[in-house]
Amino acid sequence: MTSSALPELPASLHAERQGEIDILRLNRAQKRNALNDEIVLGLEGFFNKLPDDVKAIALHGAGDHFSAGLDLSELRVNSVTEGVHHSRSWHRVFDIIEFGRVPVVAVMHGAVVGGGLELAATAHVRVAERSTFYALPEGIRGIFVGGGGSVRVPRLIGVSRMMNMMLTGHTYNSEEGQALGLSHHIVDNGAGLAKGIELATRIATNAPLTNFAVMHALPRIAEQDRSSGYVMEALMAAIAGGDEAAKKRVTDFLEKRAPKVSQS
Ligand code: 1HE
Repeated sequence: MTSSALPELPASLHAERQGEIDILRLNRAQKRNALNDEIVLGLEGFFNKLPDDVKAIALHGAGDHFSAGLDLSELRVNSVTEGVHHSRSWHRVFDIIEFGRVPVVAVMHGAVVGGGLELAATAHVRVAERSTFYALPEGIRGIFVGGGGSVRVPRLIGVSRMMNMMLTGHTYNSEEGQALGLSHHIVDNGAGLAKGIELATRIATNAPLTNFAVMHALPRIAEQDRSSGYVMEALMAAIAGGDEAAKKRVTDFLEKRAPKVSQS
């Protein structure tokens, strides 16, 4: 149980409560929201201490870019051993985001590169403003992805496209990213945060067990063999359907108190 006060954050992160959601901002515009240890550990503290009454997060970046990726000034000081542990610390934190308690909507604009794309890939829903572009400049920097990118990005766009991005420096613009699945929603410049808040607010109204099933069961089922997947799906469906929240929602529909499905 966590109290409803927001956790203390470093200056490079800013959070603001709006109803049942938190709006979390990467707040280091002067460095294009490059991700240093302060931000990454700040994200860990934020997600670990999320108050129980926060039901979804909208994550965005200050300034002209979502994130320029790893703060390269930190890379310079790493030995090989420190590099391994540094990468593992990103894995730990990014897993807390992807497999946490509440869904995250990432609102992207400008550069979504390197570790910035790795961070965006942890989110459950991604909104892109038209200014968004995606790159993996690790190739030209002589390094490799270290924030779970080789695990998450191929699940979005395939190994082959990621190879091309890393080997040739190829970038995708917002329209291409939308077609490939890097974003789910594309909006005009300046409209991203409002869209992200709208989506997070809607997600916050879902039954908590549905959100749990979608975040935790669905991706694992998709990675299982069929027969194990069917069993896990049956268990999850029965657990979610047996919850009071589901019963109430179905009764509300049958008694004409719930909205119908409508085209978005
Ligand atoms: C940085 C970083 C950074 C900006 N680390 N300081 N990421 C990259 O290889 C991307 C590097 N950044 C860029 O290519 C550009 O900065 C952008 C295309 C993102 C934005 O360009 P622009 O013209 O708006 O900004 P700028 O003038 O390049 O940068 C402003 C300041 O931010 C400047 O510092 P200043 O002290 O001269 O003002 C930049 O040095 C600084 N800055 N990006 C450190 N990334 C876990 S493994 C993940 C591996 C990776 O993420 S590799 C990819 C790293």
